Amino acid sequence: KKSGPIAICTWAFTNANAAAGKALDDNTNALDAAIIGVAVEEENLKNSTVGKGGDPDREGNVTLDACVMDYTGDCGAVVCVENITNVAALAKKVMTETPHVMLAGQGAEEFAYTQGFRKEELLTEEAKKNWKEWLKTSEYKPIINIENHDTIGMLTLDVHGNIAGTCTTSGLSYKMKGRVGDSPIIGSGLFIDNEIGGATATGMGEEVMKTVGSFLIVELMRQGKSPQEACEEAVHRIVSKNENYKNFQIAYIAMNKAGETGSYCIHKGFTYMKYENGKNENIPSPSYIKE
Ligand code: SD4
Repeated sequence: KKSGPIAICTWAFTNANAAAGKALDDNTNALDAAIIGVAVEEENLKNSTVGKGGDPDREGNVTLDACVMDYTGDCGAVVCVENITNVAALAKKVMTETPHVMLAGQGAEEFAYTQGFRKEELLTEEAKKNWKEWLKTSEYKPIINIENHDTIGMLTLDVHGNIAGTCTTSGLSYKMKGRVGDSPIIGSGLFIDNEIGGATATGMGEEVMKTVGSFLIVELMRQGKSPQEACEEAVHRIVSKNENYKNFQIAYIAMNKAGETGSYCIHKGFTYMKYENGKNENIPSPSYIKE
């Protein structure tokens, strides 16, 4: 069967997923629909781990990471960028307007201005207040499903049956200056192979990178696993290699060419959104730790 357009994304980002789903229904291509979707969260000041309003690093700098991957296999990424809100759109510009896949820091920011992006203050008063409060103890301890729960990874399947995706984040709150997580790393935070499907990640990026999680999931689907089975295996890979797994969250979502989706995480509490045929649902994910 030929699937209709589908959008899925990490966490309960209802509006972002609906925006992507509606764009797909209007015949927008998979990648542009995903970028339209995640822009909702990049611009949402209340979301403290994506875009504007994101928590800063421990020195007070808001630095964003994002990547995109298209159905053609082409991709783009920006890491540790300051003063630009829509970094997923910027990652697409790296893909389409440069000979490179990834631009970092100041180079990425300067490139953004040449592409017409606006300079914006990303640190909100609220985020600044929380950071000042954090400085009192300076204890770096991500809280499962709370402190780090807002990275948006999105996978889209358009009317032509093509799959694309994007992942965008401000990374872990109060990270070290210069720290980059999995989200903008092709293969870790996101991977697409239009013959097979796609996967994206949220949670403790260091652990996703060590196992190249999203690439792993797509390869497992290539070997015949369902999106659900592939996400489970990728989480098992992390849990089996790291005794500390109870202290962090990892969550994956995946979709194959047939439009089947799946998700798995370490700790209960992760959910994802799925838009199909005008219906936008929040789906609770099964978890490795059941209670
Ligand atoms: C990171 N994976 O930078 C991101 C954080 C995240 O929800 O997913 N937060 O490691």
